[in-house]
Amino acid sequence: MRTDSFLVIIPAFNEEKNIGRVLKPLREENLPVLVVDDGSTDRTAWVASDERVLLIVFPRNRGKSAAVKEALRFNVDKVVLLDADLTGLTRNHALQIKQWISTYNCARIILKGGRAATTWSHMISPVLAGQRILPMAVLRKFYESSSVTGFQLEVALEDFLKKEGIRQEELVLEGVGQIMKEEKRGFWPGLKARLRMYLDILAYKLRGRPTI
Ligand SMILES: Nc1nc2c(ncn2[C@@H]2O[C@H](COP(=O)(O)OP(=O)(O)OP(=O)(O)O)[C@@H](O)[C@H]2O)c(=O)[nH]1
Ligand SMILES: [Mg+2]
Repeated sequence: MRTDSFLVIIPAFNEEKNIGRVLKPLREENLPVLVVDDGSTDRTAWVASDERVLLIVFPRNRGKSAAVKEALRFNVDKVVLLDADLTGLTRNHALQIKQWISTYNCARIILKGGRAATTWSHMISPVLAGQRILPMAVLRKFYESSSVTGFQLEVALEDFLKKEGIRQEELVLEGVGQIMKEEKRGFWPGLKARLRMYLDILAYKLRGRPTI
């Protein structure tokens, strides 16, 4: 089995209620984690710092694509992208992720059986899933060749991988779900944030190469 060095990167915006639950099993299994707190107005950074992770705090919100780009500061073989609002993540999942990193070069990780809404949304649009394993060299080349903003990261990555002919494994994290914007922010603000996410994606699809 290869032993690739890696870093788990978790972009987080106002996740004080969720991020501790995600970090705990990862830290218990000694996975190296970078949290990028993207101008949160709650105690996300405080909760994260309690879990002994690498922490970068943006003073103001710059969007998910800019947050994940911070991973490029680190000299590792692979990166694992995880959302900060996962539910049901256990030490076994952390071990499974570690094993996947040494087995697969590039993978999209689908969540199933944790929460019905997550299972459905990942079945319908797996390309929008926030969980991935990527070689650092690929992530670096992606950011060098594409300028993405906000929530364009996932769709743009999918296009990039296809263009580069990089095969992605599709892995399933059983029993893990995630929290929806409407639950986190309240219905109307959540819906507004969802529309903004879809607008980001639409802008990417229409223009192809939006600028930051
Ligand atoms: N850096 C950064 N991360 C964000 C921002 N908004 C959300 N995130 C993070 O991105 C991940 C997914 O965010 P969500 O808003 O739940 O988006 P989603 O999971 O794709 O969509 P739903 O949960 O279905 O609403 C979480 O880790 C969030 O904390 C942001 O403005 N900047
Ligand atoms: Mg979510």
